[in-house]
Amino acid sequence: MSIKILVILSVLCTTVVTQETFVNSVPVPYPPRQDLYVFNWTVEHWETMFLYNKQREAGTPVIIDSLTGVYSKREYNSSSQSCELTAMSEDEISQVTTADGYHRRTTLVNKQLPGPTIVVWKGAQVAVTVTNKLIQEGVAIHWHGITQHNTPWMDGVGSVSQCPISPGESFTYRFTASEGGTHWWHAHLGTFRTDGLYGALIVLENDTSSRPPLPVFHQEFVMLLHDWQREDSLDTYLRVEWEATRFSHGYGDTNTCRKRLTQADGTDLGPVHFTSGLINGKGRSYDDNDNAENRFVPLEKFSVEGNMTYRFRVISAAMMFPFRVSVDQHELTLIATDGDRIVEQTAESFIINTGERYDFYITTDQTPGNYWIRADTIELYADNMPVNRQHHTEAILHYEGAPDAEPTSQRRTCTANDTCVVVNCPFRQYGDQSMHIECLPVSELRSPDNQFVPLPESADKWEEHFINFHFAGSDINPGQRSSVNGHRFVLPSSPPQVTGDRGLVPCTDELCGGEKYCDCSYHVTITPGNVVQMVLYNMGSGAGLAGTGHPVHIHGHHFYVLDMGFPEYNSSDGRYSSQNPDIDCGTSERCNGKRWADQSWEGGNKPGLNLRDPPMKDTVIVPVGGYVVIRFTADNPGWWFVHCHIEIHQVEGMAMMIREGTQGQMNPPPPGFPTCGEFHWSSAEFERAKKGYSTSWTHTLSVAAGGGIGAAVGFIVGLGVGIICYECSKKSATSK
Ligand SMILES: *[C@@H]1O[C@H](CO)[C@@H](O)[C@H](O)[C@H]1NC(C)=O
Ligand SMILES: *[C@@H]1O[C@H](CO)[C@@H](O)[C@H](O)[C@H]1NC(C)=O
Ligand SMILES: *[C@@H]1O[C@H](CO)[C@@H](O)[C@H](O)[C@H]1NC(C)=O
Ligand SMILES: *[C@@H]1O[C@H](CO)[C@@H](O)[C@H](O)[C@H]1NC(C)=O
Ligand SMILES: *[C@@H]1O[C@H](CO)[C@@H](O)[C@H](O)[C@H]1NC(C)=O
Ligand SMILES: *[C@@H]1O[C@H](CO)[C@@H](O)[C@H](O)[C@H]1NC(C)=O
Ligand SMILES: [Cu+2]
Repeated sequence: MSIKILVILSVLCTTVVTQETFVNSVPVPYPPRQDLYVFNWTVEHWETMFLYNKQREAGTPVIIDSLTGVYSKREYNSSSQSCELTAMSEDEISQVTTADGYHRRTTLVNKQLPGPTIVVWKGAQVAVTVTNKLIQEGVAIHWHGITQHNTPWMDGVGSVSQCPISPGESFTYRFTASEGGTHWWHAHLGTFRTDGLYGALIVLENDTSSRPPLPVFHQEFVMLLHDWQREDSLDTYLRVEWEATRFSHGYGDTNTCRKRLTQADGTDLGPVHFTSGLINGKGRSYDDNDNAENRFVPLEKFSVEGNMTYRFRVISAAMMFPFRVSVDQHELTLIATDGDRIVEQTAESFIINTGERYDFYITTDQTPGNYWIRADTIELYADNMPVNRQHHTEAILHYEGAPDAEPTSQRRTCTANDTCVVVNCPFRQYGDQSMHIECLPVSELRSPDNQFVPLPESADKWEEHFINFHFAGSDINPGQRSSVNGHRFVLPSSPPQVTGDRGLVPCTDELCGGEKYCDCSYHVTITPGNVVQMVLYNMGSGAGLAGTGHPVHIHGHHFYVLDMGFPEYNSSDGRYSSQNPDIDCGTSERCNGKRWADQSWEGGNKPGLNLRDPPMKDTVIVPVGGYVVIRFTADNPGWWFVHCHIEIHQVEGMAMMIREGTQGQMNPPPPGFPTCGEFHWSSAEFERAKKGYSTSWTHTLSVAAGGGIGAAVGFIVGLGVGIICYECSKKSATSK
C-alpha cells in the first residue's frame, strides 16, 4: 500500500521526458504550461542503416534493395557459416536510422536523428541532463536562440562558456526558455553537429494582443535541414584545412577534380561537395545524372487534410550549404525568422542558411494529392558552366485521401508576369532577367512588434564595431584562412566564462595589430548599458569572387537588422563586380576593422537604417563584398561566442568572443561548477612529489622498501614532509 503511494508520488513529481523516436510536430492545441521541463539525454555513437538489439546491445547492418525496396538484415547462419540477408519485420524496419541509405558512424542524442524535439512554454525552466557515453571526445550543447540572461555558463560552448563534458561525465543544463519561437540545440565543440548532434527547441508563446493575429493552425510541423556526408565530419574538416578538397572526388581512381560550385553572383558556395540532403534525418543521394541512387530510401512525409492551414518551423542544421525551400503549388507565407515574428510575407521560396530558422504557413487548397517540399542548394554554376539542376533533397506533402505515392509535381515556373519572390538571397540579384526572380533581402522584412531600437543618445553610451568575416591568411598563403578581422580564433585553454582571461591566447599588438594576421583568442569588449552597433562585413582578401557568404551567429543576444549593403554587380548577369564602397578598405589587403568611408555616418548616422520596424534575428548572412548593420543593447554580461555558422569555417577560425562587461559584472557560476585548464609543473616540484607529500605515503614507502635503503628513503621523505608542513604553516600564518 505505502509502496504504491510512493510510486505514484514519484511519478507525479518527476516528469522526465524520454522520447523514443524523433517527433516532427508540435501538438495543437498546445499542451498546458509547466514551470519545469526535465530531459535526460545520453550522447553516444550510432550507426545508420543498422538494426540495434537493445537486449543484446548488438547491431546488424541493414540493406534496402534498390530494385525492390525490400529491407533485409545480415545474420550469421552457423550451419552454413555465412552472413546471409534475412527478412525484417515492419517493427524492425521502423527502428532503423536510414539517413541517405548508406552505412556510417554518427553521434546522436538518445539514438535519434534528428535528436529529441524539445517543446516548452516561454518563461519555464528547462533542465537537460547530458551524459557523455562516447569513447574519446568531450561534448557541449548550445541552446541556439536562448539568450541565457544571468546564466552565461549555460550557453554550452565548449571551452568558452564551460569545460567540455568528458566521456563518462554527466552535466545538467538549466536555463529559462526566455525567447519564444522556433529555436534549436546542437553540439558546440568541434564538428559533432555535422555528424547529427542537433534537434529542435520550440518555445511556445501566446500571441500578444498588439500583434496581428496568426491564422489558426491545424497542425505545426518541425523541419530540420542538413547536408549529409558519408564520411566522418573530421575527415571533411581536415581536408578543408589542408586545402585538399579539390581531390575529394576519389583519391585513387580518378583524375577528376571536385567542381567549384558558385551561386548567382559568381561567388563560391564553399569547399565541400554535396553528398545528400536530409529533411528530418531522411534523404537520398543522386548520381551525376540526377537519378536517385536508391529511390526506396524513405523520405519525410507530412500528412495534411484539405482546406486547412499548417505551420512549418524550418531549422537549418547544415554544415555548409544554404537551401532554397519551397512547396510545389503552394504559396508560402513567412511569419518568423530565428523565432522572432515578422509581418506576413508571401514568397515562392526562401533561402535558409545554417543556424537560421524560418516559420511559414501554407493553406492546403490544392487538388488532393502529393506535392514535393523542396530544399535545393543554390549554385548556378559548376566550374563556371551553368548547372542543369541544383543539388536537392525533398520531403512529401501528402493530402489525406490521396494515393500513397511519391509526388510527380513540378515547382512553379517564374515568369515575367508572375515573378517569384525569394526571401533572404545572399546577393541582390538572382542571375539575369530570364530567371524572373525578385530577391527580398532579410533586412527588408518587417517586425510586427512595437520595436524600440536603441538610439545613440549620448556619445559615451554608444559603441560601433566593424568586424570583417572573410578568408585572410599569412603572407605565404593569403586569402585562405577563415578568420575575423585577421584573427584566426584559438580556443582558450580554459573557458573564460568560468576562469576569466587566464586561459586566453592573447592577441598582442606585435602579432595581431592593424593589418596583421595572427592566431589568438580574439574578442572585443563591450560595456554593459551601452548601445552597440556592429557592422559585420565580408571584404578584402578572400572575399570577392573567391569569397563565400558567411551566416554570422551572435550568442547572448537577438539583434535588430537595420540595413544590409550588397556589392556592385554586372547588371546584365548579376555577377559580382566590386565590393560595396560604403566601407573603405583603402589599399589594405586584409581590410581589418575598417570604418565608414563617409565619416559623417559615424555615431549611428548612416542613412537608410530602419529604426522603425526592423526584423530581429540571431543569425544573419553577411554577403560577399557587402555588410549588415545590426544593433542591440548590452544588457547581458558574459562571454559570448560570435562565429560563422558554417561549421568548417568556425572550426578553422572564423570565430571570436564578445566580452560583455568585466568578470565582476558577470554572474559567477553556481557552486561546484566544473573547472579545467592547463597544468604545468617544475622539475623541483616533481622531485618533491616523488618523495611523497603525506605521512601515510611515507609510511607505505618505508614499509615497502627494506633495510638500510628503507631507512634512508624514510629520512628523505620525512624531510620532504617537514618542508611541506613548514610551507603550510607559513601560508596559513600569512593568510591571516
Ligand atoms: C537518465 O538516463 C540514464 C542513462 O540511461 C539513467 O541511468 C538514469 O537513471 C536516468 N535518470 C533519470 C532521472 O531518469
Ligand atoms: C542456414 O543455412 C542452412 C544450410 O545452408 C540452410 O539450410 C538454412 O535455411 C539457413 N538458415 C536460415 C535461417 O537462413
Ligand atoms: C495561452 O492562451 C490560452 C487561450 O487564451 C490560455 O488558455 C492559456 O492559458 C495561455 N497559456 C499561457 C501559458 O499563457
Ligand atoms: C476545399 O474547399 C473548396 C471550396 O469549398 C472545395 O471545392 C474543395 O473540394 C475543398 N478541398 C478539399 C481538399 O477538401
Ligand atoms: C503578361 O501580361 C500582359 C498584360 O496583362 C499580357 O498582355 C501578356 O500577354 C502577358 N504575357 C504572358 C507571357 O503571359
Ligand atoms: C556583364 O555581363 C555580360 C553578360 O555575361 C557580359 O557580356 C559583359 O561583358 C559583362 N560586363 C562586364 C563589365 O564584365
Ligand atoms: Cu563562413
